[in-house]
Amino acid sequence: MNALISVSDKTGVLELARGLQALGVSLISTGGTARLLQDAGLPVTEVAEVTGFPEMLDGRVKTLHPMVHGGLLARRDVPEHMAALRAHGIGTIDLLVVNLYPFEATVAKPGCALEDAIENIDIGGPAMVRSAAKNWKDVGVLTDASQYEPVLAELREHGKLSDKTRFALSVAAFNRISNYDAAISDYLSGLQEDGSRALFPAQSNGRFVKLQDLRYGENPHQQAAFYRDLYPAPGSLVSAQQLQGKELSYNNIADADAAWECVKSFDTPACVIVKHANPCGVAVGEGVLQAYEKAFKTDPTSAFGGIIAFNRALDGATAQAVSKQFVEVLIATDFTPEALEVFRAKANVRLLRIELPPGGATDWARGRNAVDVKRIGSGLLMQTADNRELSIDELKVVTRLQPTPQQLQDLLFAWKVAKYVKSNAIVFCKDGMTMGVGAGQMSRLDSARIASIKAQHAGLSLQGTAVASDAFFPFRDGLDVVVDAGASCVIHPGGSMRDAEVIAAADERGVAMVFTGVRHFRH
Ligand code: 93A
Repeated sequence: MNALISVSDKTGVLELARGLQALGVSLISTGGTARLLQDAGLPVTEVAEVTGFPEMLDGRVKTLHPMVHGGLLARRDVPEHMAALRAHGIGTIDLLVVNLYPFEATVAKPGCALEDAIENIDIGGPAMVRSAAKNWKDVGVLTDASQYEPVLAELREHGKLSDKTRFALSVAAFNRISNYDAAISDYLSGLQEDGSRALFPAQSNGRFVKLQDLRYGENPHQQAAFYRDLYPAPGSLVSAQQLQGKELSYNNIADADAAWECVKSFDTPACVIVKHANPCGVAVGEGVLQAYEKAFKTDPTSAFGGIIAFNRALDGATAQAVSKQFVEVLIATDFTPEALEVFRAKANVRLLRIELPPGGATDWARGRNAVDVKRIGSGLLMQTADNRELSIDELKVVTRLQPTPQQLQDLLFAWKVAKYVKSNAIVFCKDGMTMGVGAGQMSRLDSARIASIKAQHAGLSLQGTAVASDAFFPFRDGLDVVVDAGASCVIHPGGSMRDAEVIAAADERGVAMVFTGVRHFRH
């Protein structure tokens, strides 16, 4: 058996080569790889010896030769193929180990020059990988170091690789080549004249990896699966570890994402309860228990069967409190042994552990994946993620009345929550907790009314609350509804043609109002 090894990233390749040699496999290798193996005392034939050609053009042409591709592509079950190999003195290559020039890592470096990127486009490597992967019935192809150990183990046990293994390796190889080419295409089609890269390239090559099939989609008659980005941002839902519970459903995942994105935007201990993609309770507290109790109080009816997320570890006492309600999914950065014990008896509850992204709450969205995608009929809408953080000095008090420091805190909390509520969003808050959430209405007025009705149903008084509106009040009527309900201060973007009318109304009603100059539509 002959193996050709040609790797840029040499991690683990010595161990693999030693293992292959011990099994009697002959090793062929390209320049740098060959030297590494020779230095370790392994017998290696240089590929230049096989092709009868020196590696040339700064290594651009090393393996692009019939002596290599013939050995990879010949069908062992076709006599004419084997006769052709014999006629030309070509030996078969039965195992190919390749990883490619590091194109992705090169262009990820800030200020990468075009020439650098181009030099890191591997040509010979992908060509060999494709040849071997096409001929998977006879050739095994390894394109990732994680495959070395299991392949060695199978060779040790059976002396050859099974059809199943070779096919799986071939699929993985074509996936790798496709991702590699997509990275090149993304990079080049996003290149601008000044050398910088456009956020939205002329062609976009979405690359996603399936995490799991789902039992069904949003509804039982829809089929569904769950994919993650090829390179997910740290601290995203896709990196969650499920510790127990039933399989996640499509709606569970969508709601869990909404809850997690919201809760991780807080620096202090926070709890977010989500139902049908909207927060129905958000609170910060001294600790997670207090945050949960406050969040739950907002709307106990809706919280039933909700998705609950914490930006801290869940302890035993909080787990006790949460376990009294019906919960579908519980997300936390960790679970203490006591918390796990509480849920052991409730085997259906899905527990997800997710680490907060490094850099903390405010830094999370500046990562690679800061592009939002919305699917429409045969197309995509792309935008940068809505990760606009408001600083206190951006606020403009427009009324005669100034908000008190406490009111200002409540206003900022309400504003933060409103960003995660579907438009039109009206959010009443007090003392670091939501008191009434109106979501997803076509009229802002109705969202305001609904928020107030929900507070009433929950037995909460909206007297003295702070209220946030995700977009400006086009008329004074919306403001009147929230003030009638009890609000004493209001935060919204401002910028309506009738700002003057709305400001006059706020002055007339004796409430403080601040403009943010920023809008947070969410659809
Ligand atoms: O420059 S290439 O596109 N031309 C080739 O013929 C070729 N053959 C293998 N790059 C080529 N390779 C790549 O060289 C492999 O994909 C691997 O990444 C690298 C290994 O080179 P070395 O063994 O010299 O370190």
